[in-house]
Amino acid sequence: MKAKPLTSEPNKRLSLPVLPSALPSPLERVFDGPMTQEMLLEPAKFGLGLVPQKSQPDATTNMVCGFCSTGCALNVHLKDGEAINLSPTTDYPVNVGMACPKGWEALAPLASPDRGTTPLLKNSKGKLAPVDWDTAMKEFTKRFKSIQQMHGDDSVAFLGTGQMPTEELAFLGSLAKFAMGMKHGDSNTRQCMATAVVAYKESFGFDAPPYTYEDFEQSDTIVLVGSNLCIAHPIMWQRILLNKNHPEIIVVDPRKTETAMAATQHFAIAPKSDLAFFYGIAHILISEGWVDMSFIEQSVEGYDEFAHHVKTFTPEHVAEISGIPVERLHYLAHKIHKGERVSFWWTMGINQSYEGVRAAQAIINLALITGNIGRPGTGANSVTGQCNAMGSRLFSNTTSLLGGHTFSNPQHRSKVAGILGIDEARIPHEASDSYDQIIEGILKGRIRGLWVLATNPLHSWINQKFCKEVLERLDFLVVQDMYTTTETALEADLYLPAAGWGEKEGTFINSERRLGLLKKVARAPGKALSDFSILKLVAHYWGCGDMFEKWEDPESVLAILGEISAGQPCDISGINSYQMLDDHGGIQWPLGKGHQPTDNQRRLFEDGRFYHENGKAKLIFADRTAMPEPPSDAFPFLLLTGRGTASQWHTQTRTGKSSVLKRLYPKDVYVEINPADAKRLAVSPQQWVTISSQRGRITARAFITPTVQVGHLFMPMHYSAVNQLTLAHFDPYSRQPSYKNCAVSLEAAAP
Ligand SMILES: Nc1nc2c(c(=O)[nH]1)N[C@H]1C(S)=C(S)[C@@H](COP(=O)(O)OP(=O)(O)OC[C@H]3O[C@@H](n4cnc5c(=O)[nH]c(N)nc54)[C@H](O)[C@@H]3O)O[C@H]1N2
Ligand SMILES: Nc1nc2c(c(=O)[nH]1)N[C@H]1C(S)=C(S)[C@@H](COP(=O)(O)OP(=O)(O)OC[C@H]3O[C@@H](n4cnc5c(=O)[nH]c(N)nc54)[C@H](O)[C@@H]3O)O[C@H]1N2
Ligand code: SF4
Ligand SMILES: [Mo]
Repeated sequence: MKAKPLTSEPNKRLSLPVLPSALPSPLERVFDGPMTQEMLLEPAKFGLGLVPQKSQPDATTNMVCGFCSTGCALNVHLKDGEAINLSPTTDYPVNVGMACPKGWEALAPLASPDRGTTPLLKNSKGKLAPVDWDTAMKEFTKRFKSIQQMHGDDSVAFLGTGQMPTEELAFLGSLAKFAMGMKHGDSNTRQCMATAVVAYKESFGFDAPPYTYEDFEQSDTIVLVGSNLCIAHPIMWQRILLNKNHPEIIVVDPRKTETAMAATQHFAIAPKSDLAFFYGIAHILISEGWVDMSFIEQSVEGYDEFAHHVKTFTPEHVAEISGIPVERLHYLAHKIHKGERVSFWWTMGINQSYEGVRAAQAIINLALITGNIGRPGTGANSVTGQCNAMGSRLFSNTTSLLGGHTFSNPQHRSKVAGILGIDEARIPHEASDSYDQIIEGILKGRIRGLWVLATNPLHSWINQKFCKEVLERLDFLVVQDMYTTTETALEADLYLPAAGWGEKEGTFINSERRLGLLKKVARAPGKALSDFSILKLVAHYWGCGDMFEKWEDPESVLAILGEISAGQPCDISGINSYQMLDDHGGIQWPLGKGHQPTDNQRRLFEDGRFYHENGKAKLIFADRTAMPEPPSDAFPFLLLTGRGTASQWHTQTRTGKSSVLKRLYPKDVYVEINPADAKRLAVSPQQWVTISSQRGRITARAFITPTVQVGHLFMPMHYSAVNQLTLAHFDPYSRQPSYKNCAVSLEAAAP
C-alpha cells in the first residue's frame, strides 16, 4: 500500500528535526528468546517480523507510547510523513532503548476494520446508522440540552479516562463543567488511582508521587506491594534489572506472580491483610528502635499516636492475619532497617481494596518513620497505570479543579476563573460525584444523559450486569471511542469516532511526573477526529465556542495549564513549548517559570518538607475493616483479578487488534486454580469450568498452577466475562472499586 500524505488534520510536529532513521532488524520486534533458523527464514509463520514493509522510511521522529504509565519513548519511522514502523528510543531517560510487546506493536491497533470512520446515530429501528458531523453535533446538543432543561444541569454527566492527552482532558473537564453546566464527571482513573491520590493528599498534602525511575537503580532494598511489575510495567522492571547494588527485591502479593518468581523474597500474604501486615512491620521497627527519630522530629507528624496504634499489631497477631510466619516478619523489618536506600512501590493490589487508602498509608508510614524518602533509591511510590493517569489526576477538572486545585477553595476558584477569563460562578464549589455515585445517580433517575470518552465501562466496571442494566436506563448515551465494537459503543445512542494515539498531538504525564510528547504520525480513518477537534466542535455547537477561543490547539492549552499550575506543587509553567519537551527527553513536574530542567531525574521532598502548611507529612492510620464478601460454603473461593500478560491491555480493544500480540496470550478466558483444588474438584488442565458468584455465572478454561494459593482463584480482567462476577464495593475514602476480592464457586463441568 502506498503511503498517503496526512491531510485530514494538519500537524506541525511532522516538521520537527528529523533524526537519522535507525531500523532494527524486524525480527527484534517481539521475540526476546533465541531465534531458530526456521524463525529467521520464515518470520511471518511465527507471527514475527514487520507488517509488510510499505517502503523505506525517509525520516524518524520520537514520541511517547500510549499504553502504560511507564511512558517509554518510541522512534517512529516515517515515509512521506506517515508512520510505517517503530523502534524504542535509545536516548530517552525512561526506557533507554527498550520497549515491551505493546510498545513494539503500538501502530497495529490503528488499522482495524472496526475503527469508527463516521459518527453513528441510533435510528428509529434502534440501529446505529452513519450520519455526518453536523447532524451528530446537532443531535448531541439538542438531546443533552433538553435533558438538562427537564431535569436540571446536573442530569448530564461524563466518564473520561487516563488515556487521552492532558490538553484534551483539561478541555473536556472545562467544557463540561464551566460551559455545559455539568457538575458530575469522573473517569476510569477512579478504578485505578483514586486510592493513591487520596492517600498522598492526606499524607503529603498533595497528590505527589515522589520518585524518579533512577530510584529503581539506586535502591538496595525494593519492596513491591500488590504490583506485578514484570508484566504490568515491564520496562520499570527492566530498570530494576539495571540496578548494580544487587538489591533485595521483596514482593508482597498473595500470588506467586512473574514478579514474585523473579524477586529475591516473596511474601504470599492473605488477600487484604496488607493493613495489618504493614502495621506489624511498623510494630517491629518501632519496638526495636529501628526508626529515624531525627527525620521524624523534623518532617513527620503523629508519630506517638501511630506508635500507640500499632502496639496491638504484635508479630504473633499479624502472623495469624496475614499467614506470614513471625520470623519472616522479623526478616522483612530487619531488611528495611539494614537497607540504606529502601524504596516501597505499590499498585493495584493495594489501590483496589476496600481499605486501600489506609493500606497505602501504612506503606507511606513505613517510608516516613524510617526516613526513606527524598533521597536517591527511596520513597513511598505509587506506580501509576495508564499512560496519562497522572494528567487525569491533576488536570482533568474532575476530582480536583484544574492544576491540582480544590473546588471548595474560593481563592483557587478565583485564580482559575481569572486565568481562563470566565465568570467565577461557573466553577462548581465541590468535586464531582465519584464513578459509582454517577452509576447510582443513573439508577435513581437523577442522571439521564451520559457522555463516555476513551473508556469501556461495560467491560471494565465492577459488577457488569448491573452496570449494563443501569446504563440502559439512560435517555441518551454518547460514546466517543476509536472503535465501534467496544461493549460500550455497541450500546450508544450516538457514537463519535475518535482518533487515537499516533493520530493526534498532546502530552502524557508518566508515573515519575514526566510530561512526554505525543505526535501525529498517522491519519485517523475516514471522518474520525481527534478528541480535541471533537471538543472544539461540541463547544461550537453548544454555543460556547468563544469561551475556548484561546484553546486553539493542544500546545496553546498546555500554555494555559502552565499558567494555572504556577505556584502549585505540579507547576508546569516553565514548560514553554512542545519543542522544549522534545529537546529534554520529557520534563518532570515541577518546573516553575523561567527554570530549566537541568537534571532529568528529579525526586520530591529532598529538603524534608512536605506540602501540608507546617511542612510535615502526616502518619495516618485506622482500624481494620471486615472483608465485605468473604468465601462461604456456597461460594468457597476468593477470586482475585488483574493483568494477565504483558501483551494484553485492559478491555483489549487495542491489543486485540494485533496479530502479533494475539499469539502471546490465551484466546479463551481462563481461571488460575491451585493443583490441590483442581484435584479435589477433578478439574483437568484446559477443561472448561463454571465459576459463579452471587452476581453472575461464567465459563472459563482451567489453568492449573501453584502460583495461586489453595482457596484462591485468579482471572485476568482482559476478558469481558470476568466483571460479571465482581462485587461492587469500594474504599470509603477514595470510592475506588475493590476488584480483587469476591466470593465465588467453581464447578468442574461447564453447563
Ligand atoms: N500488560 C499490561 N500492562 C498494564 C495494564 C494492562 O492492562 N496490561 N494496565 C495498566 C494499568 S491501568 C494498571 S492500573 C496497572 C496495574 O498493574 P498491577 O497493579 O501490577 O496489576 P494487577 O494485576 O491488576 O494487580 C497486581 C497484583 O495485585 C495482587 N493482589 C491482589 N489482591 C492483593 C492484596 O490483597 N494484597 C496485595 N499485596 N496484592 C494483591 C494480584 O495478585 C496482582 O498480582 O498496569 C498497567 N500496565
Ligand atoms: N476485574 C477487574 N476489572 C478492572 C481492573 C482489574 O484489575 N480487575 N482494573 C481496572 C483498571 S486499573 C482500569 S485502568 C480500567 C481500565 O478500563 P477501561 O478504561 O474501560 O479500559 P480500556 O480498554 O483501556 O478502555 C479505553 C477505551 O478508550 C478507547 N481509546 C483509546 N484511545 C483513545 C483516544 O485517544 N480517544 C478516544 N476517544 N478513545 C480512545 C479504546 O478503544 C477503549 O475502548 O479497568 C478496571 N477494571
Ligand atoms: S512498558 Fe508501557 S510505555 Fe513502555 S512500551 Fe510497554 S506499554 Fe509502552
Ligand atoms: Mo488502571
